[in-house]
Amino acid sequence: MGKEPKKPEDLSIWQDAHAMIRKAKAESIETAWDRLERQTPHCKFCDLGTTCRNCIMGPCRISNKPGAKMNIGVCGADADVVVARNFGRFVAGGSAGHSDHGRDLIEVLEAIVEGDTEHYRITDPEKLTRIAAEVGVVTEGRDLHDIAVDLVDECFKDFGSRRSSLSFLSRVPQQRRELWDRVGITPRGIDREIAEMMHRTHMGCDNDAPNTLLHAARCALSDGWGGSMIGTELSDVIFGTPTPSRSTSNLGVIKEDKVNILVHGHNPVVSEMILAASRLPELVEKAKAAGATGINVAGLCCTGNELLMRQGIPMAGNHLMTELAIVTGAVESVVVDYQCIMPSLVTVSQCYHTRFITTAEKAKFTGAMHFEVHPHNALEQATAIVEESIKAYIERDKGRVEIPTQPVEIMTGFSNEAILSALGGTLTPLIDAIKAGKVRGVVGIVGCNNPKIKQDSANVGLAKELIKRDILVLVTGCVTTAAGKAGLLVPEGAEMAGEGLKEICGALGIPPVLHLGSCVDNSRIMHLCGLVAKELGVDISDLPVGASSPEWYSEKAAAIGMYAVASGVMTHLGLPPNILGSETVTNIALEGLEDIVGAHFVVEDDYVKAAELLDARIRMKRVGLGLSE
Ligand code: SF4
Ligand code: MSK
Repeated sequence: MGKEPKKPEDLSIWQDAHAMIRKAKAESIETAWDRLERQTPHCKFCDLGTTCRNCIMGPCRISNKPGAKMNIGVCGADADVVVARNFGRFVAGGSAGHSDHGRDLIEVLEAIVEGDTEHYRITDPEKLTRIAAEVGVVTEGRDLHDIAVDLVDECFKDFGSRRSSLSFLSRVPQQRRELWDRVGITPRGIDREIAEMMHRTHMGCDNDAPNTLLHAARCALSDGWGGSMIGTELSDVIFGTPTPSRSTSNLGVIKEDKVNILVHGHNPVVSEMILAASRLPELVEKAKAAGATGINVAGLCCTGNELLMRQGIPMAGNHLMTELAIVTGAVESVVVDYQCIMPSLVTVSQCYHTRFITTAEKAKFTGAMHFEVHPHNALEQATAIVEESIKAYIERDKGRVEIPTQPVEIMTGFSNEAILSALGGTLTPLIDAIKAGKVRGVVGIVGCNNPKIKQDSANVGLAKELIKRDILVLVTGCVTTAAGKAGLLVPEGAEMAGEGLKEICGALGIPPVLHLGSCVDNSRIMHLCGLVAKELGVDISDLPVGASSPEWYSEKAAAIGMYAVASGVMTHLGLPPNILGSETVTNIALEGLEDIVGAHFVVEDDYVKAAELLDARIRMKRVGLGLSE
């Protein structure tokens, strides 16, 4: 007898997902869950991280079982070396993704200052001047254009090989900087650390697992305090620093009577322009002439987060909702930039009238329509994309439309600037609340969905467990939509919090779970940790804070976890990375890093137990600071 197929209720905690999984099934459309089933069981060697394809004397599969014949590769590499190398490359992949995204923002700012674009502008000159001063640009008495030119130059230099540390390391407490210097993991140049990881993991280079892992930490730090931070800060400069606002979330944000355009990926450069084009009166008129009541731009994944944070656009869904959003039958186009975009979206789109539109030269999809967007042609291309979406609306099969739910309210826009302003301009009220134990600690829950875990069960479950314990939760990435759908991103969500946190949320009018942005915006959390630590005169590792990625899947999430740990923040993962084939690497990740950088990973698939572990860490750090548990 074959295995019983899983019910939609086993795959996701959301009713909108259940309805769309059923509809997909009825229409013979495959989803990630179907494909996961076919891929299971996965290759054991790959799962353990002991497959090596780094040269063609292989590929080699290393068994770490005692007495195994295949205990070393053709070159002699053992399981420790292979696992460390694979993990190092995995982290380098994630760091490259975020950091190349950051570089794209520098290029847009460069196009602005060189007059190569009329479509983008400096929206927050105050922030530009402030961060320029932070990275050492002379700002006194100079005009904005000249400051911006120098800021572009400083940011580009952070990617190169001529520096011994990155510009934004000025945000790192002195104790931590000294530790990084001592251990030899101060990030020097973003591209340099990524390239060096590729070099070290070439056959015959770094054949000492602990040494490779240290470079993985340095590589990730170059992302968290470098590429990602540049991405966040320049996005704020160009598109505006987020301030708190209200929006809505879930598949109910897709509107039956509108031309629905979903923006997906990570970088706001394209999606901001799509939003701008969708508001052009002539295009709204065209949409009306086609029979719609208007144009609706909604978000998926992190591009959605970027536009939600700054423009308050609604969020249709997170990673595992991307296929299901199209299954509503009411999506005219999915417009993507890069990262986390399942290639299957092309196929799902082809089952409907939906246009799947790529915009980046570095992220083309076979079968997609391609409208390449650059700073000089952005609005023209965005206009063409919106026009194409209006054409698609005319082809929509109304008989296949099903929008399964009503949207829920969310609150967004908590940049560090907004948090400081909500606190009255200083960190003192937050620090006082922590000292008084009303906010016992802070945990960032970040990252993705993974079909191996019931969608959002752990993202939401962990957030609820933590706020009950008076631990303030900060979210980014795909956890945002999860928290929003669960009612945690509105001030009323504080009803689910412990008494202390409820009191603080009530006094400040904030939710118990704050939305800080997209995946690159985890740099905001790092920056905030740096600010609080400096204010208290301690290292980040002394703070009652933690991080978690309960349902992660991507290389980028591994890089985020690695830079959080290397910055001194204990980090929980709901699933292990592919490292379990090496006891040495596993032990370093779960224990050894504590002695080196003052933090380590924990892996726990039960979110209640994960909450207990994070809570215990916070208790320990509170005692260390002389505070009540
Ligand atoms: Fe095999 Fe060594 Fe080549 Fe890897 S580098 S494929 S372990 S021979
Ligand atoms: S989009 S990296 S699935 S959070 Fe940033 Fe979501 Fe994870 Fe991609």
